[in-house]
Amino acid sequence: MNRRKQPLQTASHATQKKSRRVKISKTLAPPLMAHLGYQGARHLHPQRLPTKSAEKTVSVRLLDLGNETIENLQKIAETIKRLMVPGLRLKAIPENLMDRLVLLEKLDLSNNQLSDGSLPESMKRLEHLVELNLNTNKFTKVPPALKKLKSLSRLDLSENSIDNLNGLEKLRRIQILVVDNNKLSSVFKEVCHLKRLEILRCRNNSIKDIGVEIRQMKQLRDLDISNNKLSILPTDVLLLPGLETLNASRNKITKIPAFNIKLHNRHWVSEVDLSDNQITVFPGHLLRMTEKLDLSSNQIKILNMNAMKELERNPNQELVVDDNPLVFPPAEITGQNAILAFIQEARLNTPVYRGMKILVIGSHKSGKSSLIQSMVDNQGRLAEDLNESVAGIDLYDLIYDCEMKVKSEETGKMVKEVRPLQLCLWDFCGHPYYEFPHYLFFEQPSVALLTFNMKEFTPEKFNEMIGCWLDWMIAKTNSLKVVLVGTQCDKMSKEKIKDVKAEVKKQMTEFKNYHESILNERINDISQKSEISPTLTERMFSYRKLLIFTDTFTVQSDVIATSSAEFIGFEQLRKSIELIAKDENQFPPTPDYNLPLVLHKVKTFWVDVENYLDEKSNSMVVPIMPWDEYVEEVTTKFGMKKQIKDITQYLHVTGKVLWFSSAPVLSDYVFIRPAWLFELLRNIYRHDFEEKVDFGIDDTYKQMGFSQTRFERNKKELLQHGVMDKDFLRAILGYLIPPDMKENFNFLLDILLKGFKIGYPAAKKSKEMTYNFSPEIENIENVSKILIPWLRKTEEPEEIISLWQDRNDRERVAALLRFPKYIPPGLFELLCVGAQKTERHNLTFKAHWSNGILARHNKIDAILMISHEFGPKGRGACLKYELRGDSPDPVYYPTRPAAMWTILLPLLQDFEEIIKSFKGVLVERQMLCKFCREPSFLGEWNTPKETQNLPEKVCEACGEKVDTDTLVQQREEKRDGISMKSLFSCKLKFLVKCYFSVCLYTVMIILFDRIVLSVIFLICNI
Ligand SMILES: Nc1nc2c(ncn2[C@@H]2O[C@H](COP(=O)(O)OP(=O)(O)OP(=O)(O)O)[C@@H](O)[C@H]2O)c(=O)[nH]1
Ligand SMILES: [Mg+2]
Repeated sequence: MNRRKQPLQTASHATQKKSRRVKISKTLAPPLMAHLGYQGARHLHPQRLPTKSAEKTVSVRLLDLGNETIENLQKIAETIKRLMVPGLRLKAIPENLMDRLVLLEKLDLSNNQLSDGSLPESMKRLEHLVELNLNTNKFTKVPPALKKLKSLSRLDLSENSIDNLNGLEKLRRIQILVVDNNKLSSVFKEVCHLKRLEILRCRNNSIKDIGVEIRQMKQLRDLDISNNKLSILPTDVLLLPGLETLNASRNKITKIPAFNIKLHNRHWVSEVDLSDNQITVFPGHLLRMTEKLDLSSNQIKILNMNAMKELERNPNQELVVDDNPLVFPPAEITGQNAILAFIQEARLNTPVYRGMKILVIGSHKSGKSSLIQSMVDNQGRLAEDLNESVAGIDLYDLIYDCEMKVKSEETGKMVKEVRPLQLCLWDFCGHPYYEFPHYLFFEQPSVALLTFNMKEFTPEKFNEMIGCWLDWMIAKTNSLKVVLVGTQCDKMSKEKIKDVKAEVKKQMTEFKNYHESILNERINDISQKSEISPTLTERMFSYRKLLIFTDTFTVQSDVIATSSAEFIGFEQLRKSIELIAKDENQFPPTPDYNLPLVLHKVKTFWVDVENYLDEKSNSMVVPIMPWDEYVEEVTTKFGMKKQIKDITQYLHVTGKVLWFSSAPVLSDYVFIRPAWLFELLRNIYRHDFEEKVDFGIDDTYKQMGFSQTRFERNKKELLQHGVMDKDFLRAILGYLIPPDMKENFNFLLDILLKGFKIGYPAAKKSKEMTYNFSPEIENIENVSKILIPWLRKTEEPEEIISLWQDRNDRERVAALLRFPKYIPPGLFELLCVGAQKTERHNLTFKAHWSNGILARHNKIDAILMISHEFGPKGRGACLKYELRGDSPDPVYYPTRPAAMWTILLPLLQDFEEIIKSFKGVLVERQMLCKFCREPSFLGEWNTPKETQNLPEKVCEACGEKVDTDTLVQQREEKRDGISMKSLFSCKLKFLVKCYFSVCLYTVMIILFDRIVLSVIFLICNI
């Protein structure tokens, strides 16, 4: 008989089974001991043990635990896989019950009266036990016998009186854990080590909080923590990468913290139940990650209009807000569709006022994220509560209701009105690593909150905590509104807070004076000169322009002391922000763009464009639009071509899109989802790359065919050499741009290389030792590796040092760019990327190390070194461009300075182009004396006329006369692309010189001969 077929309810089998059952009960009539199941059977059958059947018994449900039953059970024990002993009011389990159950996989002891110590020692032998049900018993702690059950993956301990879960740590295979209806006040600390846990149910306990440990539970997909005592739902829960359903209903949750929902699709949670809590603020951000969000029976009054847009986009999403004291939309409007219709209507009739973006900047771990989250949540929040990223830039929205006086349209009188001030907060990670990448996004006009940790502050640390950040901001823009925010004031006394405030105020004045004195000193030096050349006049003018900084750069030097732990100082901070927003002089219209003032009405049609782009950005894989395409699309839809630049600028200054209108290349694109771009750059530049980028975490590497070895090799290459393999980058960005969308990726890579100038193509074959920094690449598809200078931290190679020294006595031309106060981070790196452009500079890079490059010109015999050095005590810095002749025959064919100028000038012009966007930077241009090598001459490449007229100049440092062709490009050499011609003319001049020398020599010899002969003739005559 085929036993497998037994459970099938065919007529014959059914009769067979029936007759067997009847036979047992009627003829033997002993009490039933068990229900048995046979291999392949679907149902258990009442049996008196042992069975004579040849079938293999795999499931047994015992109906009593008498000695006879146990003895009988042991006879068939070796085949049993499932043993059920529920509901027998057992107070203890006999020691010998489990003696021979070597194959047991599932054990059900539920509904008994088992208590601590009532599980037998023999349980330890159940090596194959996968599932154990101890629900509805009297345990007060986790039975120690469980510790040895190494295969256990499903454990039900619900309906006991357990008050802690100590002892579960060793059960590393647990996937499902049910501990509902116990007396637990904490769960996560004990279970966080259970890395395989997928389902955790702990409803009806007394759990008060969920600790940060939950972050470790990466596999958790179903969490039921309903009916506990939670007052805050940490973001960590919602950001669990595997989470699918969350039930946190019937708690005391008052607020769902604000956090940034990553675009990563693993944060899409199918169901979140937050019903029956005390939530007052609508957690609209959750709509970006949940398919069904239940917020019924809470205290929500207003549904945020903007957040509700998510629902309009995705009709499959469900939001339940029944039983809330809603005023907007009014309570009588019920049902998702009616609510959405109401909100859409309201949106059309509600005026929109211009908001502003606020950049929050300050040292690493000074408390920026905590500050922002406290502002957004309007209650104290510390960043440790959260699991959000600690890298890059994060965006948050916040609306303040601002009371202001406005002219009534009807009466013309001034009346009070409350307008919503929409703020877009940019949270910059303060790690020094981001000084450069974040610079891309720092521009004027800006409001910046500069945070510093008050507790850590000492007078000596002013520069490190505040000064250097002010320098960072000033360098990029001298039109700024900075609010100084001291954080963590809960950790200090009131007196100490007062002292810090006074000290910062004092040092702020000194900082400003120092800034002014540097400039005044230079202005005085020039004005004391007997003769002021046009170059010096121009220089004085630029110094004066930088001095105006005092008018445009406003720092509220009265520090606002805050504590995100105790929610102190936030009212004052809010007032400061509102004051800036209301001040009509702060963001006046510019000649270039006609924008409404902050808190003033925005044209409806602009808002329509904003909504349209917002929606569009969500449907684009790469939310970047080429400018022409963008103009075409928007104007076709909305008309008003003349206003397109104003609209785009408005969207840019309010943080809705990014449009770098004055940057070459980048101005050709509109980035319609800033968060996407930040996310992208965060993946390329991240200070915690080594730790966070892991082969195991992300499947993309495997999907793209990466082996672990290749992954490690590419990772090492990036960390050690700053070289990013293109496929590695594709994998890293895989969740933003699916790896199969190669075209989109190449489009983006092009923008990254040419627009953001993150690096330049490099190449290396597997057997080569060094990189080729100038691979001939015309098509972006052929790029295989990218050297990212900001990440390259290698030393200057030995052979380069000796090569450079070998050319020490050659002809040279050297320019110096001195930054007496501050060098913009990343400037050197940008120049390197620019110098690599073959069609413009014709250079082959020989080496590139952390603070220098060495390159050789492809046609002129010269080598170039660009080096970067910081000034003494870290203040200021300089960049040096030095060219040295590299002719194989320097005696007869020296490389003349004029030829070197044809290499140098375009590089310096590149620098001038870049420095234009650093409006607040003080930079001095100088040329080095070829004798003493001191920067004793003005760098006049922008205004060369005066020097071109002179044959030579005296070095003020060494007194030597220096040919002016080493100081400025001579007139005839000025045109671009004359390198060959100049080279040819050099050589021609040399030949002509030789020719004349030979002629002169011949004439002299002839003359000499004649004179000698005449003298002899004369003597002979005498
Ligand atoms: N006691 C106290 N701790 C704070 C306060 N603000 C921040 N912290 C703590 O300071 C640490 C850093 O806070 P974050 O908010 O992450 O600092 P951050 O400036 O955003 O740091 P980065 O983004 O890495 O530059 C965390 O451990 C916070 O819990 C505060 O006001 N009081
Ligand atoms: Mg932060």
